[in-house]
Amino acid sequence: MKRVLLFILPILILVTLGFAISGIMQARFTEEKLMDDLKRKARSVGESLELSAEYILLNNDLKQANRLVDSFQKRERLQGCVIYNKDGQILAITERFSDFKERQRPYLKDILSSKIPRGVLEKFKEYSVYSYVLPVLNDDESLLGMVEVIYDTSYMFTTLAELWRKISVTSITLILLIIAIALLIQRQIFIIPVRRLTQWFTHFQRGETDKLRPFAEKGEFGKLISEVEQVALSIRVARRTISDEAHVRLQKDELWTETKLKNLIHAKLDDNALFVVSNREPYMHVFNESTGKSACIRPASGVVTAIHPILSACGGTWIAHGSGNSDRKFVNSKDKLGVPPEDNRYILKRVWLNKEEEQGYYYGFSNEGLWPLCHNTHTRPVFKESDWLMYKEVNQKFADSVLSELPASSPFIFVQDYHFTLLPKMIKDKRPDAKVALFWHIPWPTPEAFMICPYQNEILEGMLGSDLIGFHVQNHCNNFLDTANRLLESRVDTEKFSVVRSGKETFIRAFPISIDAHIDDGSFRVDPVRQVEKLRKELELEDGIVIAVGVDRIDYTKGIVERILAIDRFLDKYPEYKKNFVFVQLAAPSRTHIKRYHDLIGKIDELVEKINRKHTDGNWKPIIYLKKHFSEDDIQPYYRLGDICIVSSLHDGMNLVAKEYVAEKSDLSGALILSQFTGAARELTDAILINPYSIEEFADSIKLAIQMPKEEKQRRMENMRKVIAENNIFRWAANIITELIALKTI
Ligand code: ADQ
Repeated sequence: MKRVLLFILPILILVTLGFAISGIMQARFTEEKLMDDLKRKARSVGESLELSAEYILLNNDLKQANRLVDSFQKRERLQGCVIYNKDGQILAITERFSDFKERQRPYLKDILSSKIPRGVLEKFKEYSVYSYVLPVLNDDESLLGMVEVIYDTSYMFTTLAELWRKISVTSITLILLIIAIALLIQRQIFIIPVRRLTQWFTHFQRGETDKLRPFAEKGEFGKLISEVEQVALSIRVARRTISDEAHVRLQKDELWTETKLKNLIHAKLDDNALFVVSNREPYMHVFNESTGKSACIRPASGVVTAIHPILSACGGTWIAHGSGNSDRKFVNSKDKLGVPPEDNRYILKRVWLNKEEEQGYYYGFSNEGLWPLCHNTHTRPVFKESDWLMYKEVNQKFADSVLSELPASSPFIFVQDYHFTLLPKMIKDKRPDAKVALFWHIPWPTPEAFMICPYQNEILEGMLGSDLIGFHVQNHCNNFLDTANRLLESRVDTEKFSVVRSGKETFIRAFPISIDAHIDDGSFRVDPVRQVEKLRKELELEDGIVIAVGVDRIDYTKGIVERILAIDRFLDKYPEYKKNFVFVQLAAPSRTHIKRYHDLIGKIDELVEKINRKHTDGNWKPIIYLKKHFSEDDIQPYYRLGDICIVSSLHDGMNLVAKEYVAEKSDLSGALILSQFTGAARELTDAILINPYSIEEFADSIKLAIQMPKEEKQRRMENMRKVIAENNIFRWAANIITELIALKTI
């Protein structure tokens, strides 16, 4: 209330003063006008009486004089008339003014002597009157007497009082109106937002993050709220990190753990903030029409699988495309939110793209151009100038978004994948102090293959803005160095594994990506035995039947078609496995707006149906095709269920499904059939390696996996688990950060 008073008091004072001054002026003006009117009236009435008075005075006609003064008695308001002789004595006077006779009025003498008319304001009884005295002269200018007209002026005061009353009522009404409006405004612009902010903080304090709704305030208050939100978000994320700190120090683990990585990052990065940029966001909000609610899902993406545990451990900011149809509802005023939703560990900043941007940059240039260019699948890349221009624009948009977040002290920016080849240079141009690493999640082709890209130079230059570029395997590094050597004016240092261009050195290193394996730490996110049994029942799988699983995004690089053809061949070649073998394929549709992907989905549907029709026997069918997106927790039981996991990519940077399967096999059962064209095949040498193009060999490898002795399987699984346990995602991140910090760039 005090604040409102402070706000409206000056206004009220000004309004009151304004009204008082204008009131006084208006009253003065009215008073003068009324007085003038009165004087004019008195003068003209006096002058109109002059002739009659002359006649009366010449003839000393008292009768006529009394008639004249009596005529004033009947007039409205208080009016009167007096006729004087030349000695100033009253000859006749209007009855109501008869007391006037007694009054001493010395100025009458002056009029008699000067013969000049005069008007005077006088007091009569309780009235104020105006009298106008006019000398009556003969033709020879000699004085005959005087005539006086008297007017009551009190009506003037009544008029003025009425005027003041009106002014007062108007000003009081206005003041009340101002107070009411001020209270209303203060409620709208201050009380309500503050109340909401307080409520927001209450939820925040209680950790009820699901109840935190974004603010939509504008103006200065909006800015304040927005800043408060950012601080709150940072506190929330920092809280998580700090609360785990104590736990970290107690652990003496030889393996790389998230806690160890966190220690390393805190030690190496000091206060330098960590930023990750990727196209795919780790959490997307998707509106479910059947439930009428928005669900928060983890997209099926190798990049997300790999990077999420790192930021969960260390905190930081992840900047990505907000692609969920309900994403905008869950961000604060700076397009940020804390994730995971139930346990905020880092900040996700969503960048919005319109349909044209998404089409040109993501579907067009990235996925119809660069993706097939880098994968050896004999799929022709499509490069359109319009897509390239959009790709550049979107890279700039992300660069601006990143730059707006960077703190003053040298930040660490970790850019993901082929969607952002231009980003490193864009960032470095503006912030040379920032350390930029780019990780390339897909293969890098030979220079001959890369050369067909019309924008090869700009892409290479953009990438070489990084201090460090990481690939999964050494072969991809070599291909990149060859490409830079052949296509760019640059110096490639084959000893240091770096490229020097325009005085800037970029180091090229292999960092085989991995997963948050949870191997040997005894932690299970779901009860494995119960979940597997439940799944068996749901899928109506009989005991003793051999189960193979495949888990993929639907992509032509993943060799899903080849896999189905191989199963068909396997059943043709080894019919004894009919009714004793089932293949379960989990398939998440992806990039469905691209015709090739859309067609592929149709092709797989048809093929599954055809093969199932061909081999079905009673209730048994060889392929269970589950075409949908699964949550992480939902996928795990399938891995545990699978006696075999089939990964048959035609070309794959790494392939995390292979590693996820091995990580889930804590009982050392199971066999992994793995394409030799995956990055994972370099590490998981105990898998049954196949060439997915050779359907015959593929079919035989399924038989080999089934028939492999238990001990052999266990030995192989144990070896593979050791590789993954040692080279988990935390080691991967630690290696990149250590390398980047240690780099001495020119
Ligand atoms: P992708 O080609 O997306 O990534 P991949 O390594 O095959 O990656 O991993 C896919 C991820 O999606 C896995 O975590 C898997 O569990 C999940 N997934 C698969 N099917 C799913 C489904 N139906 N529902 C839900 N989730 C599903 C790119 C490169 C890879 C590289 C990764 C990481 O193409 O070569 O390994 O990045 O660098």
